[in-house]
Amino acid sequence: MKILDKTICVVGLGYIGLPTASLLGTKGFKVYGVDASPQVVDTINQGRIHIVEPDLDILVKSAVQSGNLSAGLEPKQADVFIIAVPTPFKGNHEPDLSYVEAATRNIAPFVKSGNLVILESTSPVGTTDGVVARILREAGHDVDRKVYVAHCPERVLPGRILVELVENDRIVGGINDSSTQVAVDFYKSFVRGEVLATDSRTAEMAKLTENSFRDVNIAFANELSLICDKEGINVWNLISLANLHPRVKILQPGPGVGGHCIAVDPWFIVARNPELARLIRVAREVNDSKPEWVIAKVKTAANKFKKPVVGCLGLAFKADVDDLRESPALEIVHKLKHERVGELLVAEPNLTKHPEFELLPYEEVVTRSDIVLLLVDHKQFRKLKAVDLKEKILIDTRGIVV
Ligand code: SAJ
Repeated sequence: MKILDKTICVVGLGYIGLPTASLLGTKGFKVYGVDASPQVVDTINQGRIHIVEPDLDILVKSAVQSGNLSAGLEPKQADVFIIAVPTPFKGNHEPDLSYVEAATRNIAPFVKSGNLVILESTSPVGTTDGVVARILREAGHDVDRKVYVAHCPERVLPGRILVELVENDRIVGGINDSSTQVAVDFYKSFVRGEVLATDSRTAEMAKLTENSFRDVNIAFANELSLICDKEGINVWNLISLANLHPRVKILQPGPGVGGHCIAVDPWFIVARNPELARLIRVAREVNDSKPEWVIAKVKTAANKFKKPVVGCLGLAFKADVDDLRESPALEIVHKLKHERVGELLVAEPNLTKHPEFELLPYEEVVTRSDIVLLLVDHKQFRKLKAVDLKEKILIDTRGIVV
């Protein structure tokens, strides 16, 4: 069978599953997507999308119109199964693998000899073998010889998903050598970057390592921002000067670290290695404490006014996306409301509505506010100039207003 004749079942049509499914559809594979939400399934079958990501609408429309992509609520038989479901953590920062378990149980009756099952969801070390392969084994599949099981962590950056899905190098690790080889051949059929073979545990750890590296680096920047604030030094100037050193590359401070990846994945290392993962844990704590520091700044500023009006610019977890998962901006605005720190005006140009806040055009928010709280470096907010805000108190958590 030629590789493009293969049929693919993608379980989970979110930020990773949908771009992957539609990309494979436009490459010529027959793709069937599965999602638990009937609205998501309907939307995709109409060739439309339920998330904001540049160019994804065009890709999904073209894949659906060509007949290569369709969606449903239950899996179907296929040659390749890709699991792309969320792996959040529970209240105690322990990983919640219930979606991976449920997805594997769902596909188990449809898996046949010769099939490849890939876990793309970011997972703690041991999940591919200890959860996915185990459940398939328990369902009667011969995963040691006849069904191939591998981990290939997604590594795409929200906002650049479609480019990075094709261009990024991929790490592929099977539960045995034959699984690795079959999975490597599959990814080589549509990835332009290198496809690097390893074992499933190393592949799992590689993904967690990449995001922990970034988290630790951002925590360093956030810690510097607290120190510089006390010392009366502009942290963004400081970092750009320090970064001129050829071996220094500090990331940017902000209101905290959000998203479903960097704020989550390091805990998967900490949960399995509580004694050893000291730096990784402290970095998480530093980044998680930043929203409270921002709130304290707003309260101090608000005390200067009888009836303070606080203009909050941005709710998303980072620039130019609509994604609110683990968003420090949302957490800050939510707490300001809860603690009644003045009248709040909120702008989020990437959303049309929000269940908790009335969204206003950002120009109106700026004009009507005493305190301008810039939380996300969206492209619209980059036009703001300090000279235009001189009547107001500006709290710029991203360092973009000059
Ligand atoms: N942030 C800062 N300062 C920075 C960079 C980021 O405060 O200098 C904040 C952002 O505002 C945001 C959070 O960190 O709140 C995370 O944003 P991000 O752009 O660093 O990362 P994500 O979560 O969008 O995507 C990351 C990427 N991982 C790495 O860059 C190592 C992406 O490649 C992964 O595929 C993705 O996690 C994932 O799915 O795991």
